Amino acid sequence: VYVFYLIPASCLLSPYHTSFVLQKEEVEDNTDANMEGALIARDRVGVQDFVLLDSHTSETSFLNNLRKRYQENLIYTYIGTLLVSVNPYKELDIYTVTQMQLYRGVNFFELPPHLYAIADNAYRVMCSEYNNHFILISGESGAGKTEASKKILQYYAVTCPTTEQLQIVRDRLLLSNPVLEAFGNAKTLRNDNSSRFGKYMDIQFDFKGAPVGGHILSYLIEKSRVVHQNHGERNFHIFYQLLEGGDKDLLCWLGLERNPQKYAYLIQGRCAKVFSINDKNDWKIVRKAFSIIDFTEKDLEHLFGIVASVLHLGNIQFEEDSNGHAIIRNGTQIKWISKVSFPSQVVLVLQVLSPLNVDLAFYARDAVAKAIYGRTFTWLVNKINGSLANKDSTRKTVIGLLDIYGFEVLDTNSFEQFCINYCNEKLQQLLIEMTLKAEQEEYELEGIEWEPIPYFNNKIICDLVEQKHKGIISILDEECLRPGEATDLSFLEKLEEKVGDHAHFVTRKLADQKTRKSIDWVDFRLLHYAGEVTYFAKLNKLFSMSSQVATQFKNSLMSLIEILMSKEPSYVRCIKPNENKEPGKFDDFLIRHQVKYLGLMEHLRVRRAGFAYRRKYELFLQRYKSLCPATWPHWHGPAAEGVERLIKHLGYKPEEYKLGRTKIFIRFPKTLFATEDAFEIRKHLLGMLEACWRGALA
Ligand code: AOV
Ligand code: MG
Repeated sequence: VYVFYLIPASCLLSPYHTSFVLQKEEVEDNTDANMEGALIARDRVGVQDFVLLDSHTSETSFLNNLRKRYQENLIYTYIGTLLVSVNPYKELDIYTVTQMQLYRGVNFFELPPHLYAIADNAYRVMCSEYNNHFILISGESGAGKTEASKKILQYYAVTCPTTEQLQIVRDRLLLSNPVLEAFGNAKTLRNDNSSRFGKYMDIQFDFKGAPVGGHILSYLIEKSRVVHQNHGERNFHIFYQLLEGGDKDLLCWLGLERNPQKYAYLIQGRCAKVFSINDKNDWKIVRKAFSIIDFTEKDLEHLFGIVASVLHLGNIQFEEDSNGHAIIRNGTQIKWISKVSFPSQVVLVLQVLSPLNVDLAFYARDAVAKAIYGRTFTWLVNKINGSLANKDSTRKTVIGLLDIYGFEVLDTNSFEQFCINYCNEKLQQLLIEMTLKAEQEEYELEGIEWEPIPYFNNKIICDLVEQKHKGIISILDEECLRPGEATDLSFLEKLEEKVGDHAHFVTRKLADQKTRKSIDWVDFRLLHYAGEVTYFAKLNKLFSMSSQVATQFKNSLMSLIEILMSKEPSYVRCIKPNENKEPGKFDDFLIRHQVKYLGLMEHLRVRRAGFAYRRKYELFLQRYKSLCPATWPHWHGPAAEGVERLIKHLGYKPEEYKLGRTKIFIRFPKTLFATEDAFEIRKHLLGMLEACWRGALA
C-alpha cells in the first residue's frame, strides 16, 4: 500500500491508460496485474516487433516468435514499420468497429500490431503532410492479400469523416469489391477466392480527410480461365453466381439452365460446387452492389447477356463438312448468342470461323470467348471508375492500395503464370529499392553514419525478363514477328542462345543434350526470387499472340512502378501458413521458405544493423517521460533536450544511441526493451493502484 502512495494520483490520468488496457488484451488475462505475469505472458506470445528479438537474430528465433504469436491468434507482427501477417484461415474478432476506433489516431507502436495501425499511420501522415501514399500488400497466392486490402478499405470507410453526400462514394468504394471479385476472382487449388487480375486502387481524400472518390487500375486478367480450368479449379465466380442465384425469368431470357454441368466452360475442373462458397448469396450481394454503383438495368442486361453468350459459345460444337471445313453442328447456341448479346459482332466472328478446319475452329471459338470476357472486364472497370470519379477539381491526396495476384507455381505454368510471377518479381524489386533507399535517406537526413547490409537483389531476374533486346519478352517479340517460321522449339533455342548463361535461367543444354530436338522439349525454367518455375512454352498454344500482351503488360507494370515511386510507402507482407487452408496449422518448412524469399531476415538485419529503433523526439518523450522526474509530468523545453535528460536519467550509454536531427536512434533492442520494461512495470503498478482505488471507493 505504501508503494501506491509514492505515485502521484495524477498518474491515473496518464494518456497511456487506454493503451495499457489494450496491450493487456494481447496477454489475455486482464485481471492479472502483476508484472511477473506480464513477463511470462510475453514469453508465451512473443514480441510484437521482431526488432525486439534477442540479439542473436536467427531464422529459427524469427520463426519461433512468429509461431508463438500465431498460436495465440496474434497474426500480425512488425519489423519496424513493416507489417508481417500470417493468414489465420478463421474469423478473428479483431476487425470490429470498436477495434477500428481504437486504432484511430493512435501512435503506431502504442497498440498491438494491426493492419489498422498501418492504415491509420498512412492516413494520418497524409492528412498532416498532405502527400500521397500507397500500401503494398504482397505475398504468395492464398496468403491473405485481398482480405487485407478489403480490411484496410473498410477501416477508411468507417473511421474517416464523411458527410451525407459523401456516403454514396464510400458505399461505392466498398461495393466495387464484390463486383470485381465476381468477374475477376476464381477458385484455384491454392485459394478459393483467388484474384486472377492485378488491382491498384487509389482512394482520394479531400483536405478534410474525407474519402471523395477513387480510381482503379486493373492488370492483365487471366483470360485463359474462361475456356480452360485445371482439375480442382473453377471458372470466374460470376458464371456460377448467375446460374445459382439468377431468377427464373432472367435465366429464361438468357437461354440458360441452372445446372452448371450443362456448360463445357464450367466443368473442366470438375468442381462447380465449392464448400466454402455460397454462390447464391454472393449473387445477391453482387446484384445489390451493381445498383449502388450506378449500373442501369440496360447495362446489366448487356453484361449478363455477354456472360451468357460466353457459356453458349463454349457449347458450340464443330464438325467437318465434305471439304474438310468446320461447320457448326447445331445452331441453338448461335441463336441465343445473337439474341442476348451484340448480335452483329459475334455472329460475324462466328461466320469468319467457317473456312477453318475443326481444330482451328475450336481454337478460334475459345479465342473469341476470351476476348469477349477480357473486354467486358475492362468495360466493367471503366464503368466502376466512372461511378467513383470525383468531378470536383480541388486538390486531393490519395492512398493507393495494391493487391495483385500472388506468386504461384502450378503443375503446368503457362504464359499467365509467367506474367503473374514477373509482376511479383517487380514488386519485390520495388520493395527492396524503396526500403533500402528509405533507410539510407533517413540516416543521411538525420546525419547518422551506417554501413549497408548485403541482401539478394532480384533486379537481375527482372532484367532477364524485361531487358530490351536481351530479355525473354524481347525474344518472344522477335519470334512472334516471324509467323510461319517461328516454333516453340525455335523460341526455346533462341532463349538458350541468348540467356542460356544467365544465372537465373536454368539451361537445358547440358541435361538434354541428346534429346534436345525431341518433342518433349517444350518448356523453360526460371529461378525466381520465390523459387524455381518451369514454364510450358508451346508456342502456338500458350505463348503465341502473347508477344504484344507481354510487352503491354511490361509497360503497364513500368508505369505502375512509377506511380508508386512518387508516393510514400507502407508494406504488408502476407504469409501463407500451410497448403491446406487449415486454421492453426503452422507449417515450419513452408513458412521458413517464405520468410527467406520475402527477404524478411534482411529487412530485419538492415533495421537492426543501423539502429533498431528510431522515434521522433516528441513521441519518445511523450511515451517515456513518466520515467524521469525532470520530464514528468511536463517538459517545457525543446523535445530533443527533454529526451537527452530522460535517457541520461535512464543510464543509456553513448554507444547505445545516437541523436539525429529530429529523432533519437537506439542501436540495440535491449536498450529500448529495458526502457519499455520500466514503462510496463510502472503501468502495472498503476493498474494495481487503480484496482485498489476502485476497491476502496466501492
Ligand atoms: P490472396 O489474395 O493473397 O491470394 P486472400 O486474401 O484471398 O489471398 O485469402 C485467402 C483466404 O484466406 C480468404 O478467402 C480467407 O478465407 C482466408 N483469410 C485471409 N486473410 C484472412 C484474415 N485476416 N482473417 C480470416 N481469414 C483470412 V491470390 O489472390 O490467390 O494471390 O491470386
Ligand atoms: Mg487475392
